Amino acid sequence: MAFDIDIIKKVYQQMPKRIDKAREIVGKPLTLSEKILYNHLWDSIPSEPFQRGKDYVDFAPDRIACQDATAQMALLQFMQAGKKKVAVPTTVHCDHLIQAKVGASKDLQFALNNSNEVFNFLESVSNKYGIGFWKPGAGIIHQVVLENYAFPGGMMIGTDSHTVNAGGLGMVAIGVGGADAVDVMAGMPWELKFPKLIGVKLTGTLSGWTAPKDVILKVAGILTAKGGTGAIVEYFGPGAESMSCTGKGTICNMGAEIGATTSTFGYDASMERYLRATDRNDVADAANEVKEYLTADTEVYANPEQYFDELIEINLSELMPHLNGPFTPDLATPVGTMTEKAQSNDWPLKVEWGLIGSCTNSSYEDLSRAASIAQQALDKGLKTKAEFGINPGSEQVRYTADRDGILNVFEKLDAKIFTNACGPCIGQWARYEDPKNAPKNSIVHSFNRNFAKRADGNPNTHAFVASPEMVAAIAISGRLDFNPITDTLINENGDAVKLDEPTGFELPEKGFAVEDAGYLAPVDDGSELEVVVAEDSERLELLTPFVPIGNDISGAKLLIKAYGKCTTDHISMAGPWLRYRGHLDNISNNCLIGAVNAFNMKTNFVKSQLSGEYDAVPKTQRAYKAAGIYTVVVGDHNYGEGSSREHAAMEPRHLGFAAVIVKSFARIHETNLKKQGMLGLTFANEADYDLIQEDDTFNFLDLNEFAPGKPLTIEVVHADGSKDIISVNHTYNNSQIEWFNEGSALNLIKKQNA
Ligand code: MIC
Ligand code: SF4
Repeated sequence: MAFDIDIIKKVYQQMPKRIDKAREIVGKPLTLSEKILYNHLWDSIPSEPFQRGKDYVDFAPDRIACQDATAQMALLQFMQAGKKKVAVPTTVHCDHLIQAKVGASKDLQFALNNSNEVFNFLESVSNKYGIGFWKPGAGIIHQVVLENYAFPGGMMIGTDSHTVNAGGLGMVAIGVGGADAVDVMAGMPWELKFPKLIGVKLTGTLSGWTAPKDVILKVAGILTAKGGTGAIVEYFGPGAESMSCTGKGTICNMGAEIGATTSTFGYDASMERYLRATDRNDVADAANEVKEYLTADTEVYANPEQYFDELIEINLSELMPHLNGPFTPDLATPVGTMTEKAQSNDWPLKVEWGLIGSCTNSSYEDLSRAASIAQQALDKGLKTKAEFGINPGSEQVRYTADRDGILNVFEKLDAKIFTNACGPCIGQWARYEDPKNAPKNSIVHSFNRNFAKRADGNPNTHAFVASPEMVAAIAISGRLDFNPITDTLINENGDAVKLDEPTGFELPEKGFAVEDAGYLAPVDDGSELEVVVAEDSERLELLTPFVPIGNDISGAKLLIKAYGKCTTDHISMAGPWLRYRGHLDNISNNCLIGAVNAFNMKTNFVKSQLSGEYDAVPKTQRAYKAAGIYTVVVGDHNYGEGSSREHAAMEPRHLGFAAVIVKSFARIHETNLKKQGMLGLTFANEADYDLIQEDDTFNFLDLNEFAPGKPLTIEVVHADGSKDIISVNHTYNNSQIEWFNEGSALNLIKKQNA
């Protein structure tokens, strides 16, 4: 039986009436995305349709999921909101704080010892406020959500950008910063700009070496890392129906890498099979009763160009396996064309590690397909030339794969089985003693992100993203340009052998099994429970409210002009810094240390206008703060790409920045800045980025007239006294301006509650 089945039934019950009404006001057949969005409006269906990409809309998500690294800040904020219990079902999942080093049981024990304080904090806050708690080792948030909570036609938010994974079960699932989650936990609506819609029609069928991963690797190549910004990607067509539910999850998961708000698929037989296999007949039966509301109207998929803002068509029968990377997930290379590309770019062709797992590709099907390749290596007398590591997605997947002999196949090939957790995907990989000075090398993995330093902290690691079956093949061959479709390998007898196409099981033939899934339900009434945070803790710190920045910003200094890609990993690195996710002052010491200074192309080396000296970004910034001087950060396109971590906004706010001015923002990061009461602005004229010089001072001329839709004017004073007047745009609506005026969204909630 499913968790919270009553809520799911309620969503289905109100669906026909609300969606029929929505169709009336929109005046034409509806996409699946619109159906889910309209069915989850906070208010009743309006008399006019919303304008995509323009109107801010209040939604009522059905549930919330948080992972350990972001939950700390989210729950520290929620504790300030003055509520007794969360208003909608919420879960916390312990997965990010577990290092991968020697193997599952030792690594898990190390994490339990090492992060005990944080796990205890999360467990006790969860218990107090009615939140379901998934213990360390239970699995990666998005696999656990897919297995237990996701349901067709539902809407959820999660404090992790890959919350979108649940689109594989036909949800609209969206990654948000903790402050957004706090709104919903506190019983308030959740606000989102009504998204645009991108349709992806999948024809043909996957076969041979091509996997669902290749669909999204291809889409990433087409749309690029910011091409999905502000949009929901809706997949449909015969190719979609022929794919497994977890395969759909993989495609939706990596939609985060094109900046998409989320991605989704219409309810179909694969989803029904998955629901039944994961012990949720009740959800499948309920969904079957409202089937036509859980997918788009027929006319939409028949004539998609009339209903989507943008349309892409991919023929799966012609799709090739891809390798995307290095350093960005949208640099797509079809297998078979790698040699030349790698040589001309000087990417190491020798591969040192192949890693399978992460929230993206750690389903039973993924492991079984990769194992079919590993088994061939054993049968054909091959060994892995690269090292090989596996992170199962959940305890249920791990237990079942172990029972069915899948893990044993990997082990026979000397693979390391790591804990069911994020591990190497988020810099929790103890690969080197001194990562900063580690050698240049290539790795392949089935994760979703491959930004510099992300996996192992080594700036010289070239990480490439591929399907689990390709990762297995490359780990065996040890070469980045290995093409299993055409190439042979020499085995231990000196014979040339070829790998056959992968095979696998969509779902375990004997069903899923697990002994202890790792779930702890909260007590019914936790109001008497106390949550203690030690005063001298270096890992947890209660929050103090931010003081409003105010309308008079003058004399603000440039802290850094960031050059090129500046993701949340550059702004607030994960890996070793995950340690301080619950301690705002301590984690602020990583603020922007990965961003490249446009004036000297170095990281963490900026000029202080106070002393004229160059020093680390956080140190320089703390000196400005001590002197009572505001600062400004300038950046390029898609600033804040990647994670949902609000630390990337809270640190600048805590350290005393006033504004971030960039060419364009990634959605979650822009909202996070607003929520924390900062200014997130974009150059009205992109070329003005080039006007900004190292010793610049910023005077905001008309912030006292801050209003929706009205650009702001800034006087930029250069070192020689010359000035430029620039215009900047913003997307603040009235309530978001209120957050700025109050100092943060949380300050406003507290004021309203009082
Ligand atoms: C990631 O994949 O970057 C993370 C780590 O899961 C983040 C969340 C975080 O920074 O804690 C995400 O994707 O939102
Ligand atoms: Fe964890 Fe990696 Fe997935 Fe983020 S992308 S949730 S770090 S497995």
